[in-house]
Amino acid sequence: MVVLSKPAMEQFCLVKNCKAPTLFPGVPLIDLSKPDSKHLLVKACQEFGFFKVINHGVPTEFITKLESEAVKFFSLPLSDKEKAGPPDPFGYGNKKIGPNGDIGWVEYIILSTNSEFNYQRFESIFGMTPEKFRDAVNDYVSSVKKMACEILELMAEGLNIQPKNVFSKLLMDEQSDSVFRLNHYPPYPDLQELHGRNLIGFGEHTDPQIISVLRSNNTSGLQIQLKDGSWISIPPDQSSFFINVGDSTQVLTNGRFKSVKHRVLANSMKSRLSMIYFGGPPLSEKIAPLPSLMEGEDSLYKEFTWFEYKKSAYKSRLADNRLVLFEKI
Ligand code: GA4
Repeated sequence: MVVLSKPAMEQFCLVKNCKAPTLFPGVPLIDLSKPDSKHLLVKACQEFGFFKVINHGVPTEFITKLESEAVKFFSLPLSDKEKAGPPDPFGYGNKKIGPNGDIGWVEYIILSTNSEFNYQRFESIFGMTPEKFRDAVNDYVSSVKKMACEILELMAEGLNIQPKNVFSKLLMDEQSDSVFRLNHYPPYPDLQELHGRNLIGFGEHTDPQIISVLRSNNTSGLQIQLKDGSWISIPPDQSSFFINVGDSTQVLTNGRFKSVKHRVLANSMKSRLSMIYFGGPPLSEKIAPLPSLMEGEDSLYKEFTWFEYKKSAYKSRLADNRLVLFEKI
């Protein structure tokens, strides 16, 4: 059984239940088996920075294997899980998100996708054999990374820019600074304490990287923010993936594609489990609008490396607009 010690309610963020916006046609759906989906994909990245992917080619076996390893881990006593923490930035975390005082009704594991070091901390928990967990993560991540690269190639094709691997090569690079995250949102049953409001599981934010690939179990909670500021709930779909455009892609496309603000609300009945791959560039990579997209346009952003952006992100609060610091005045 999962026991999360109950903190003082005032520490947590609550939000009013919001009405559905009047003009939302639904989550854009991209069928990766259809080559002409690149136009829909570009439209979705421009309008929402968010879409859902089907016919993705990620084997169900990899998903269920990892999900069952994650359930096993999060079912352990808190004192055992804490042996794999704190997240500095990799490891187990509970309620505290990032280094600057954000909290949410969530526990999680953050791993680097290219480091064996990650798993030393799990040895004491899984005995001397954290290999099953490691193999499940590796199989899942390699398959999801392949899909992320296909999506990034469709993006380049849809934007009519060459070569088609301009975005995907950043993830394919051996030095790619990518991250993998497992989030567990336990149910929050004390609804009467909330007075008709919702408890925040993971506060609103945009992802700093290039692309994020999210898969969750069948529990709702994810919301995205539309341009008019309204929040819409995304119905869960455990057999599909949801894609977020990250801040770095907003810069690479000189603002054509928008990084999407999103958040997760805690559920009163069921646990939500999500797995997210954050595809990032090498630390030394210059993040600037692609020249092939500029044609006389001025860059909206000052030049920076991914290392600089990441350093600045880790000084920010979750809800901050991290790109404003890099916008040209
Ligand atoms: C958001 C995207 C990823 O989950 C993450 C997060 C990171 C963390 O949880 O440690 C950050 C957050 C994320 C953005 C700003 C900083 C860093 C918490 C935070 C306040 C792993 C990431 O790369 O950036």
